[in-house]
This record gives sequence, structure tokens and C-alpha cells, in this order.
Amino acid sequence: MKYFEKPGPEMRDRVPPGQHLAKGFPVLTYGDTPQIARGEWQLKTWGLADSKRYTWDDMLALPQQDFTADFHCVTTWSKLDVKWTGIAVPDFLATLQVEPTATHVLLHCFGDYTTNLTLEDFNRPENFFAHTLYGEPLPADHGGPMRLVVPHLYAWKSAKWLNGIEFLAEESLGFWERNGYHRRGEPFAEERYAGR
Ligand SMILES: Nc1nc2c(c(=O)[nH]1)N[C@H]1C(S)=C(S)[C@@H](COP(=O)(O)O)O[C@H]1N2
Ligand SMILES: [Mo]
Repeated sequence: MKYFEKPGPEMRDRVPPGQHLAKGFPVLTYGDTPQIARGEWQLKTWGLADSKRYTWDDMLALPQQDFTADFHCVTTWSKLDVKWTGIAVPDFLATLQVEPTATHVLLHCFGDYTTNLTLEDFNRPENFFAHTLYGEPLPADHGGPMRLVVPHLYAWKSAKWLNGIEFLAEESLGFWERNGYHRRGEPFAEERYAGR
């Protein structure tokens, strides 16, 4: 059985250096997969922004969009054209007062996983909170009931089981970033590890 395939010519410019196309959609999780009911799920915001708590219903009341996005894991697999439904980050941020001094966010997840982004890398129209994958409720192993997807950076930035966004005036490194991964993680520049 073949698990990886070489990208065809039309795909080549969409597959970053050192990456291969995965068959299927692999699951990559550090630690256990939490089982969280939609009704229990909440997203908190704090730091240099309003301290708020968004429920499932609060998120579904925001504009819903379909997204097609490429997904690049630093362990060298990529998956193109993943189909999701969710809420664009700028639509979410429009419901929140963020202080002008905020320049970074630290994303927090159930199970204590964290990952960092600059506010600029976070607040992009192609980034989204995802609750649906290929028309089905986002499975728990892929981060359901709600995850973030940040297509332009390596997928460790796409926080599964997201439950908090901390707004900061400086960079605060997340779990993998403290353990040797690059602070930003741009796949076409192969920003895999710190110090590169
Ligand atoms: N909470 C949490 N989010 C996470 C991870 C994790 O271990 N915990 N792994 C990251 C990594 S390294 C990748 S490649 C993607 C994998 O997402 P998938 O399992 O849906 O393919 O989730 C990212 N988000
Ligand atoms: Mo990954």
C-alpha cells in the first residue's frame, strides 16, 4: 500500500519543499484526545482584549462560511483542498474590543496544548474556527467540536479543541515553539525548527 504520492505538475507549486501528499487525512495529536460536547464547549478571551466567553451558540450566530484550504504538517505530510465550514477570524474579532497595544496571541486548548501567532498572522480572512469537515461535524480526533485552521503556516498552529485566546503585547511561545519548533512556521520558507 502506498501512503504518499508525488504531487502532479498542477499541484507542485502548492506543495512546499520537503512535503509529500498524504493519502487520507492523518491525525496528529500530542497526548490524549478530549471528548467535548458542543454544549459544554466554550472559548474564552483575555489579556489585551475584552474578557469574554463564547458558547457554541454564540459562534454559530456569527457569519458561517465554507473554506477550502491546504494543510501542511511539519512531519512532512500535506493535504490539499481540505473542505471545512466555520467562522472567519476577522468576523470573530469584529465582536471583540482588542487593545491597540496587542501584537501577539497565545492560543490555548483543552489538554493544555498552546501555540503562538502574531496578531497579523492570526487576523487574516483565510484563517477560521472550524466546526465542520467535509460536511460532517468535526470529529474529536481532528479537533472537534471546534478548532482553529491557519492555512498559511505549518499545521501545529491550527489549534485543536481551542478554548482560549490570550492577547499579548509580546511573543509568548507555545508548546512546540518552546520545544524546538520555529516561532512562525511558514512552510514555503521551511521554517521548521527554531534558529533557522
Ligand atoms: N490541541 C492540539 N492541537 C493541535 C495538535 C495537538 O497535539 N493538540 N497538533 C498539531 C499538529 S502538529 C498538527 S499537524 C495538526 C494536526 O491536525 P489533524 O490531527 O486534524 O490532522 O494539529 C495541530 N493542533
Ligand atoms: Mo504537525
